[in-house]
Amino acid sequence: MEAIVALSTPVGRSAVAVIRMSGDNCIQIAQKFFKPFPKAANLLKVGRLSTQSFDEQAMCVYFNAPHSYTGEDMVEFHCHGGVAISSAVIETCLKNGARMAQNGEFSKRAFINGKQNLTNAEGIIEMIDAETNACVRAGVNLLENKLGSTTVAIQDELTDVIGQTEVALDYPEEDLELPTLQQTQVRLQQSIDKIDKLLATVQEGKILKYGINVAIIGEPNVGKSSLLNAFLNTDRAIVSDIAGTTRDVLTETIVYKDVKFNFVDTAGIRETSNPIEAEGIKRANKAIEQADVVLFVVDDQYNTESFKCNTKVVKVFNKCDTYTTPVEETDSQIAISAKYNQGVERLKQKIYDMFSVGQIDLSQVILTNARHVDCLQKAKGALEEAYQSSLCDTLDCVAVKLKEAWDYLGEVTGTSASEEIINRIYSKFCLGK
Ligand SMILES: Nc1nc2c(ncn2[C@@H]2O[C@H](COP(=O)(O)OP(=O)(O)OP(=O)(O)O)[C@@H](O)[C@H]2O)c(=O)[nH]1
Ligand SMILES: [Mg+2]
Repeated sequence: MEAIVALSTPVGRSAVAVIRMSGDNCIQIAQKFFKPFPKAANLLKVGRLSTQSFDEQAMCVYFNAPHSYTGEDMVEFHCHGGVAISSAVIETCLKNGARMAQNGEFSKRAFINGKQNLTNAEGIIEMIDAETNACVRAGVNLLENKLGSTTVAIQDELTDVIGQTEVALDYPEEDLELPTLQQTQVRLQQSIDKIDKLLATVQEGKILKYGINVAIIGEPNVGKSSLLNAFLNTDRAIVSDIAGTTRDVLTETIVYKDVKFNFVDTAGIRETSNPIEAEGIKRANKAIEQADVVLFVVDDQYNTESFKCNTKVVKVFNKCDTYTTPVEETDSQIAISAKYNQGVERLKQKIYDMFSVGQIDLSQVILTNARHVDCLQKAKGALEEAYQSSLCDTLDCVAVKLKEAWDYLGEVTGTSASEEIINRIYSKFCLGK
């Protein structure tokens, strides 16, 4: 394929910038302006890189196909960092016959050349985008093909069943030793169970990737913004003793024990004729809808209200420094003082424990990617239909649905993914990857 070139390190000032070329004639292109060119593959060599405007002392390494990231011949230049130098090097590559790579084009070529499957590529994207170590590990699992090999194993199982069903359909009069319908049903159920086991990790995956959305809700002046500030350990939100201080929704994220907590401070909920405050309250209600847990803040030790919603709720008795008797604490109730930073750490731990984050087994496949979830759900749906058809003894329907399930599973790794899906995945990569 034609040679493509791109900067693989971030744009801007840096000690070193790496520029990569990949494609049939990239070595010949590089030889024109990097001298002395390395005598052998895989060796990083110092030399002189001549651009139109200046010569630069740089390093160069080349890789022979198929032993490279893309599976093609590849060349890398390690030159001094900075916009002007790397632009000049790229310009030189372009002048000598390469063309600018598109986002993710190196990785897409790796996919085309069988160097990686779609889940590997998505693992790389997840690792690059990860903000916590747990998320990096989920990405590493993808890169190491844990999900890929699980789905391929289920596909293999289905290939077997499909084969037997086809034989039974094609040669009904032959006296072949075929499995009974019950045996087929058992195997179908086993595959459904395996997919279910994967799908059971969706909630955990969502928490690993996006974190826990925590909405801070309550009447005006109970100390919601003070609590946000205490969580963040900064003076983020305006705090005052005037009821109705917060109008807008404030969102801030911290990482606690390697999990993101996305806090949302909201306007105090009350009856109001002020249209701005009313809009704030509307947004507070939206934050409740999107929350994984609601912190229902009150500031009166005798408050007996409970907050009704579809998510988990922790009732937070704030201003405990002013209480005359201690408030009883339970799994869903805690006493704190946001102003004097009492109990705030315990509240973080409580949130963490509510989602059993400490128990997530990162050595197992955890679904963190909506595309994988979608493929697996569709595969499961098709298998369930195949199972239903097998109950009615209609083998031809079973075969059709089994193939459908097989294709959906293939979309996970890319064996049966459409060009559009492949392009969408690789376009998420940054330039030069
Ligand atoms: N004694 C005491 N006062 C607190 C505590 N937390 C907050 N306050 C005070 O309560 C008042 C209201 O605090 P805010 O954090 O602005 O309350 P809010 O719930 O955000 O109020 P709105 O934005 O108006 O809805 C301020 O004067 C705070 O200093 C606390 O733990 N103890
Ligand atoms: Mg406030």
